[in-house]
Amino acid sequence: MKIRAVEFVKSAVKPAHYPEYDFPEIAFAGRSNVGKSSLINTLISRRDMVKTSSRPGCTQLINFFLVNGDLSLVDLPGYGYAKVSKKIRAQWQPMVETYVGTRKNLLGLILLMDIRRDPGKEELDMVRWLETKQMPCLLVLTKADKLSKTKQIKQLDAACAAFNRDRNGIVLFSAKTRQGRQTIWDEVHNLIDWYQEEE
Ligand SMILES: Nc1nc2c(ncn2[C@@H]2O[C@H](COP(=O)(O)OP(=O)(O)OP(=O)(O)O)[C@@H](O)[C@H]2O)c(=O)[nH]1
Ligand SMILES: [Mg+2]
Repeated sequence: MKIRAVEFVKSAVKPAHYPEYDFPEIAFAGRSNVGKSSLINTLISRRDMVKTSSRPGCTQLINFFLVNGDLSLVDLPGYGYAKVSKKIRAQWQPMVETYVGTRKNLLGLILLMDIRRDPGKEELDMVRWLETKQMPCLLVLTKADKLSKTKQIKQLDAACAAFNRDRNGIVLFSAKTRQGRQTIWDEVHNLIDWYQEEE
């Protein structure tokens, strides 16, 4: 996809603050430091449109970005980082649940997991919860560049078993090598096509 323009729209905590547009929207979720902001930068081919940091807990609000004036990408704050204060952690779950539960133009989530970790309870719970909401969820194993090809496939198969998906249902990704970028765009376009057919 040709990226002509990307604008940061706003940060939000609650529905009253979300942008009022109803462009198709895709949100990126996952543990702190897993690489959500980096993945969005890779998708839009911008080095630092979205702020990234080696320090976990960088993104703490829901950040909305508009691509080419008609596609909304949402960077969600990460979960599971103990050093973020208790108050922030207590805010996280209702913030994300409210967002997923109320956002009418949300087409699907992209859930990122570090390829070096086995899927945890948070991820399994999140996927199950999204299934009950009939919200599509693409699974992505990030930082694939940290492992050899053989180990990548081993982790892919472990994730497939944990989530009961086949290899096509989980994407190997690296912000460093851009591996998987096109596959993620293809999946995003599938969701958009499906949304436009529904209208
Ligand atoms: N090697 C490698 N490093 C990555 C990759 N993606 C992200 N990183 C690094 O991981 C760290 C965290 O990346 P972010 O994109 O800020 O992660 P995040 O999920 O947005 O983190 P929070 O906003 O804290 O939830 C940074 O130091 C990135 O440079 C990747 O694919 N490969
Ligand atoms: Mg971030």
